[in-house]
Amino acid sequence: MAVISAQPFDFTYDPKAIGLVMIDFQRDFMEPGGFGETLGNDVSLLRAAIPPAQRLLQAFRVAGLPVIHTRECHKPDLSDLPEAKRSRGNPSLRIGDDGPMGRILISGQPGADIIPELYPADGEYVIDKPGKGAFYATEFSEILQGLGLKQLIFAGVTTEVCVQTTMREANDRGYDCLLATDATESYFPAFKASAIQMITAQGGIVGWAADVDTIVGGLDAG
Ligand code: C5J
Repeated sequence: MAVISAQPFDFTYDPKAIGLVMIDFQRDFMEPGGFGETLGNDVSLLRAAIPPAQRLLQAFRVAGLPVIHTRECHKPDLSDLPEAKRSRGNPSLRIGDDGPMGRILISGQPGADIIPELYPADGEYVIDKPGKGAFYATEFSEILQGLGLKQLIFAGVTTEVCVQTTMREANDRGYDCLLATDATESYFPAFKASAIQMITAQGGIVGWAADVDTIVGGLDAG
């Protein structure tokens, strides 16, 4: 077993059973004109996560370790979009509407794709998910089991929505989950800080947290 120094205590992992999960680094959340902005958010706040996420991704690629990317998006016919999700709030454009990057959060549209800076490489997994969590109505669980993974490192946006939801789902399924604190961002800095506290409180009730340099150092040593 190998060790990454983390909060609330060391994260112990099996180098043959660790994978990276990159949550929803999509143009619709990260770039102007997408879903995030239609909800009234300042999408520029998320961009701080890109350079650390690039370093983390590169470390996994160099080590030959599995990488799974997720995209929150829906089928073009909206058959997997609950009316409650489509009609909620008062966005300037709703899911499925035509926007400057194609139809908002629709599979296959430019906006739903992953930003060029973190684009999946050949051989990496890409999961389209209709919910906030990556396990709901997807093949995520089967992919993790097929790869024999037991420990997961998480990066992505937004911290307290899709990242935290997926970490909670993974934790309930028996995975040890470590959040890369500078490779995740929120439109609400206070929510990001609170999410990290919620994850690591009570002896790591949901999981662990560490910054990318520490994680990469731990991977190199492992
Ligand atoms: C949101 C996500 N924030 N990927 N989705 O609606 O966190």
